[in-house]
Amino acid sequence: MANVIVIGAQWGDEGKGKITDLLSRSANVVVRYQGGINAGHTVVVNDQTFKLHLIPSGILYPETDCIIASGTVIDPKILLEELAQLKQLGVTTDNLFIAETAHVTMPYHRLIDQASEKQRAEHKIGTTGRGIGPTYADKADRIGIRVLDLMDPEVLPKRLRWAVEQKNIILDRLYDLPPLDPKEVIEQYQGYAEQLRPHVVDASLKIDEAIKKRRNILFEGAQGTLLDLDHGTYPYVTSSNPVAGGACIGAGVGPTMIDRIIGVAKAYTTRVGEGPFPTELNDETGALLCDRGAEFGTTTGRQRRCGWFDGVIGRYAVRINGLDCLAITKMDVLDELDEIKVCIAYELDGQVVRDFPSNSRAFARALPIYETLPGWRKPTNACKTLAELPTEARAYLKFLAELMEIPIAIVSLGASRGQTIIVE
Ligand code: 2SA
Ligand code: MG
Repeated sequence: MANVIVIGAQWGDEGKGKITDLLSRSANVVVRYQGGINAGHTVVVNDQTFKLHLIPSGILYPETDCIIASGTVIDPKILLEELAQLKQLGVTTDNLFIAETAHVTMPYHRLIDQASEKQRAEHKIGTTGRGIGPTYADKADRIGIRVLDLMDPEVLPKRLRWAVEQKNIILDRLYDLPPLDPKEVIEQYQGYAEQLRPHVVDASLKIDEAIKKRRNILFEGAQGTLLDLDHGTYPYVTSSNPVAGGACIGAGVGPTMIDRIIGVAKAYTTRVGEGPFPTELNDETGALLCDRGAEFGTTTGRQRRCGWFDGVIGRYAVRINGLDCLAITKMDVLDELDEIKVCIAYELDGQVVRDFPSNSRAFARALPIYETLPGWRKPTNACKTLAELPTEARAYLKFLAELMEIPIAIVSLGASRGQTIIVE
C-alpha cells in the first residue's frame, strides 16, 4: 500500500469515505490534510450510524494513528463532540493527533461565513456555513489563531481578545450583528484547549517518523478537485486545496514521499452549492439519480444537483492530481437506465473543447457534447467481479477508462464494504 493519497475527482461527495475506509485497513496512519468540518462521512460502529466531520474513519482501528494535519482548520467544539461520541461507543481515541500549526475556527468565523453569504444574495457561493472560508482568510491574512496559541494560557487570552474586538467591528459595521463577548469566547476556548491538549503534536514530524519506519500512510482528501481554491471552479470553491498537491503542503511532507494517488469519482456527477455544472440534469433522470443515489449532503443535508459523468472534468482531475488510477463509485445507481450519457467534450463559443477551460467564465458557457451508451437494466449490487457485471456495465467502465486514459482500480456498487470490485 505504501503512501497513498485519496482525492475526490469531482465536486466532493464522490464516496471517498468508503474508499478510504477500505484502504484504512492496510494503513498504519491516516492523515486529513485540508478542509475542516465542511467534510463529512458516515461511519457505522456496532450497527450504529454516526457522522464524522474532522476525525478520519481510521479512528475505528485502534492500531491506526489518525492525524489532523496543519492544512486543516479545526473547530474544537465539533471535534470534541466527535471525540465524545466515539468514546461513548467504546472507541479508543488516544490514536488521534492534531497539528499544533493547524488554524482554529472561532465563533466569529461561522457568523461571518453565514452573514456574508446572506449579503452576497444571488452571488452567494452556497457554503456549508461552517466558517471555513473566514478561518482560511485569517490564516492567509496572518491574523489566525493556531492550535499552539490555543494551548498557551498566556497567549490565548490576549490574541483572542484582540481578535474578538476586531471582528466585533466587522460584525457590527458590515453585518449589523451583535458583538461577541471576548471573555465568554476566551473561557469557552480555554476549556476546549484543556480537553484537546493530550492530542496536540508536531504533525509533520510525526508523519516523517512513520515514513522512516516504512509504515503505510493514507492521505485522505476532503471535498474534491473542482472545489480546489486554485484549480477549481473559482469562486464557487472551498478555501483550501483538496487536490493531491495539497496533501504535501497540508501534511508537511515532500512530494517524493508519495507513492500512489487514487482519484474517486462517481459513475455520474453531483454538486452541492452554487456554480456552473455543464452536465446537470434538471429532469426526471436527474431526479432518478438523486433518488437512487440518496444524494443529500452529509454535512448540511442539502440536496445535491445531479448530472451525467463529465469526462472533461475527469481528464482534468487526472492531470491536476497526477492520478495513478480511479475508483468509480455508485455505479449501481445507473442500473435502471435505458441509456447513459457521458460528456466527452464541450462546445464553447462554437468550438469543440476537450480540455477543461481554466477561464471560469468560459466554463460557465460550456455546453456538453455527449456520447450515448446503452444501459444494462440489471441490478449490479451483488456483483463481486468485473466478469459478473453485465456486458454494458463493463463497456461503460472501459469507455470511462479510455476517455480519461487511466486504469479503473476499484468499482463500488453500494454502501457496504462487500459491494466493491477490486480490479486485478
Ligand atoms: P465551504 O463551506 O466554504 O467549504 O463551501 C464552499 C463550497 O464548497 C462546497 N463544499 C462541498 N461540496 C460537497 N461536499 C462537501 N463535503 C462533503 C460532505 C464531504 C466530502 O459530504 O459534506 O465530500 O469530503 C463540501 N464541502 C464544501 C460547498 O457546497 C460550496 O459550494
Ligand atoms: Mg461526503
